[in-house]
Amino acid sequence: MPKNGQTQQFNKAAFKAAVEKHLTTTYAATDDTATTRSWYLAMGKALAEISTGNLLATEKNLAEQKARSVNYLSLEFLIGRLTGNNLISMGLYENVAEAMEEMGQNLTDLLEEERDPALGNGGLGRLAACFMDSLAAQEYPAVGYGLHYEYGLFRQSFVDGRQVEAPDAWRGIEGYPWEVLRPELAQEVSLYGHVEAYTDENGVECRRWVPGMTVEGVAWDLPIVGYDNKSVYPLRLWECRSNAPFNLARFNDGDYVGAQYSALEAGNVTKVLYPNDNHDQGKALRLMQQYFHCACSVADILRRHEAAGNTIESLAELETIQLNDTHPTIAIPELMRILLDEYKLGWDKAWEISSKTFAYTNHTLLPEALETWSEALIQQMLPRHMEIIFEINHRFMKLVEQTWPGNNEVKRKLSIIQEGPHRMVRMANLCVVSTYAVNGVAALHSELVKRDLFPEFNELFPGRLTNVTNGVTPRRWIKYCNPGLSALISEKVGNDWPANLEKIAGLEKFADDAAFQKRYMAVKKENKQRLADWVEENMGIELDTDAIFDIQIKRLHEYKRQHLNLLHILALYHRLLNDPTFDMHPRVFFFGAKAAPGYALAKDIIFAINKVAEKVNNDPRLGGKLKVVFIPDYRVSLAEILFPAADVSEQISTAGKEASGTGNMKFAMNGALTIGTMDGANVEMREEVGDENIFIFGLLVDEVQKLKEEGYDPYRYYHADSLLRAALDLLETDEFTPGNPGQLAAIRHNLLDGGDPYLVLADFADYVKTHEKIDAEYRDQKTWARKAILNTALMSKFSSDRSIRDYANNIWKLEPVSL
Ligand code: GP0
Repeated sequence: MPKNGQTQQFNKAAFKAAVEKHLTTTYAATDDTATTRSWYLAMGKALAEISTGNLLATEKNLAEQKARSVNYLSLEFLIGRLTGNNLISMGLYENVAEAMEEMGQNLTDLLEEERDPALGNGGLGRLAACFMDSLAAQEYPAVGYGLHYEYGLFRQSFVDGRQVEAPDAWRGIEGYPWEVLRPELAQEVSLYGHVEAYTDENGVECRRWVPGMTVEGVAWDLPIVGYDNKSVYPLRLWECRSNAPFNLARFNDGDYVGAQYSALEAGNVTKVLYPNDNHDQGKALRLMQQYFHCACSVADILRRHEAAGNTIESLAELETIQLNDTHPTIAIPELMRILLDEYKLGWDKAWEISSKTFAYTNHTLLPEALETWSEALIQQMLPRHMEIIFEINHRFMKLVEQTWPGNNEVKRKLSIIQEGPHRMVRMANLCVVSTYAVNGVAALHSELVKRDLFPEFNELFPGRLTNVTNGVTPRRWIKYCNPGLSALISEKVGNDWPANLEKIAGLEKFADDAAFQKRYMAVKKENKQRLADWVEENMGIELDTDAIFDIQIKRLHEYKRQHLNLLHILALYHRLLNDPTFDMHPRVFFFGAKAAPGYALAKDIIFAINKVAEKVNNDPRLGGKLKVVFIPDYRVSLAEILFPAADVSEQISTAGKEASGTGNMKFAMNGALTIGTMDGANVEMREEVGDENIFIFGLLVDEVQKLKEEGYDPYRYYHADSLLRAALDLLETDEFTPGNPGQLAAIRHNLLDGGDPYLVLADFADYVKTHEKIDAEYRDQKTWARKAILNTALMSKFSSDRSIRDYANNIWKLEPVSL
C-alpha cells in the first residue's frame, strides 16, 4: 500500500498565495511582467517552503531519536533537475499542475525552465544522486555532503564538429529556488602553516597545527524528498568564502582593496567542478577542494553528534561515513587530527573510532584514475595530516612485516607512501587500511578488486573487501521519465512498484500477450517520437521512428569504446555503398558524450562521429537507412528523453574496464535490448534476463588479459578482416572531411600503431556479427516486443533501493526511521 505522502498537507489556496508572494517579493514581478521563468522560480520557492519545513522536522526527529545515520561524502552529486521529480515524490504533481493552471501557467512549460544542476561528471556523481533518492525513499537516516560549485560540468557545443566548452552557471542570476542557505552551520577551515609541539596543562607532550590561513565554509541544503513519505534529507553543499577581513595585516596597513584580493582567492576553491571522469589530474586546487569538503563535512557530523547529546566515544555507533571513491579520503586524517589534537584521545582510541566510522567505495581499476597526491603538496597544504598519514603507514608497515617478514617487495607494493624521486600518497591504499569496509560496484568488478587490485589486502583484512552492485532510482528513471510505460506497468501490477520494484516482475506473464505487446510497443513508439521531435527542433535532422534507435550515451572514454561503435557505422556505410546484396533495417545511431577538455583522443572521436554524421545524414545513396545523431550537451534532462526512446543500448566497454555502468540498467528498465560485453553489471543483467534476451559479444576478462600477455597485434586483425580494413581506411580519406584527408586519422593511428590499448579491433568482428543478429531479430516485432517486456520485467535487482538495502544491512547496519 502506498504510504501517506505529503499530499494531505497541500492547501491549494495557500500554495497559490505563496507563489504570488514569491513572484512579487522574491522575484519582483507582477502578473503582467512575469515571464515563464519567473513563474517557474516562484513555484519552486513555494514548493521549497514545504520541503524545507519537512527537512527541519526530519532533522529534529532524528536527533531526538538518536538514530544511527550514514553520511555520504562525495565530490559529485549529479542530481539533475529537482522540480518535476520532487513533485512526484511529494505526491503533488497533479495538485500543483492544477494550481498553476488556475494561474494561467502550464506546468510542463514551467518545468522546462529549470537548468540541470550538473554537479557531477558521470556515473559516479549520478550514482550518488540515485543513492540519496533511495535513502530518503526508504527512510534510512542520511546526510549527503558535497560541494556547492559555482559552475557545474561545462556546457558542450559543437563548432564545425569539434567540442567547445562553456561555463555552466547552473544557478542563473536569481539563485536556485530549491536551495536554502544554512548560515548557522558555517565552518572555519584551516590551510597551510606548520605543526608545533607543546606541553599541555597536564604535562603531556602534544602536537598541534598552526594554520597559515583560514577560509569559511557556508552550507547550502538541497532537499532530498522521500518518495511517498514525509522525510526530507539534506544534500549539504559547502561553498567556500573568505572570512573577511581576510588579510589583517594588509587591511590594517590601509590597503583596503588589496585586502579583498584574498576574498577573490577563497571564492576560487568552490568555483568549478573538475571535468575529469576516471582520470586523476593532481592539481593543487583540487586537493584544496577535497580538504575543504572533508573539513566542513567532518566538523558538521561532529556538531550534529554533540548537539544530540552524544559523547565522542560513541561516534562510530551513531555515525558512519561512506567515501564515494577516494576523493574524500582526506576526511580520515582529518577525523584523526580532531580526535588526537582537539579531543586529546590517545592514538589507539582515536584509531578505533575512526576506522569503525569510515567505509570506502571503489569505482574503478583504471590505473590513471587511482588517485595519488604528492607528499610535498600535502605537507605544504596540510602538514599535520601528512604527519598522521605517516603514522598510519608506519603502524601498517609493522603489520605487513609481521605477516610477511623481510618481504620488502610486498611492503613497497602495499605502502600508503609510494617511493620514488617524488614520493606520492596512494589514496586507495590509505582507504583500505583505514576503513571497516571496502566495496566494489558490481560482482565482477568486486572480484577484480580482490583478485587484481588488492589481493594482499584481502589476505590481511579478510572480509573487509565486499560487493554492492549499483542500482538506479526507478522514480526518476521510469516513473518520471517514462509516463507512458509507468501507466502501463501500474495497470498490470498496481501502482506501488516505484517504491517496490520487485513488483514489476508481474509483467513477465504478459510478455507473450499480443495485446500487451502492442501497447508496450506503442509506448516505445511515442517515446521515439518525443526524441525525434527534440532532434528535429534542436538539430534540424529528420528521423524515421520505424528505424532502430541505437543509443550510446556516457562520458567519452577510450575504454567505453565509442570508436568501436563508429567503426561499425563505417562498416555499414561501406557495405551499403559497395555490396549490392547487403540489406539492413533502417537505423539511427545516437551518441551523447562529453570529453574531458584535456583528453585529445576523446575529442578526436567526437569530431570524427560528427563528421561522419554530416556526410551520412545527407547522402542520398544510403536511402535513409543510416543516420547518425550526436546530441550536444548530453546531461540528465536529455538522458530522460533518450533512455525511454531506445531500442538498442550500447554497453561495449573492454571487459574488465567498466566497473559497473548504470546507464545499462536505465536502458533495460525502459525496454531497450543491450548489446554488451561481459563487463561490469552487464554480467548480472544477463543473469537476470537470460542469455536469449541480451546480445553479449566480445572477449572475456581473462581472454583480454591473456591476449595482452601473449602480445596483442592489432595489425593481425586489420590484415585478416577486409570489412575492418575498409572501415579503418575510410578514416584516412577525405570522405567525411572533403578536401582535408587525414583529419580523422588520429583514431586509426591509435588503433594500429598505438597498439589499440582497449582491443577495439579484437572485438570488432564479433560486434558486427552481433549487430547483424539484432537487425534480423528486430524485423520480428513480436519476438522483439517479448524481449523488451522481459527486460523491463526482470530488472528489479537494479533498483538503487536494493543497493541501499545492501549497504544498510551488510555495511552500515542502519535501520529506517520514519517521520
Ligand atoms: C568511476 F573512477 N566512475 C570512476 C570515476 O572517476 N568516475 C566515474 O563515473 C564510474 C564508473 O566508470 C562506472 O562504471 C560506475 O558505474 C560508476 O562510477 C558508479 O559506480 C560508470 O557507470
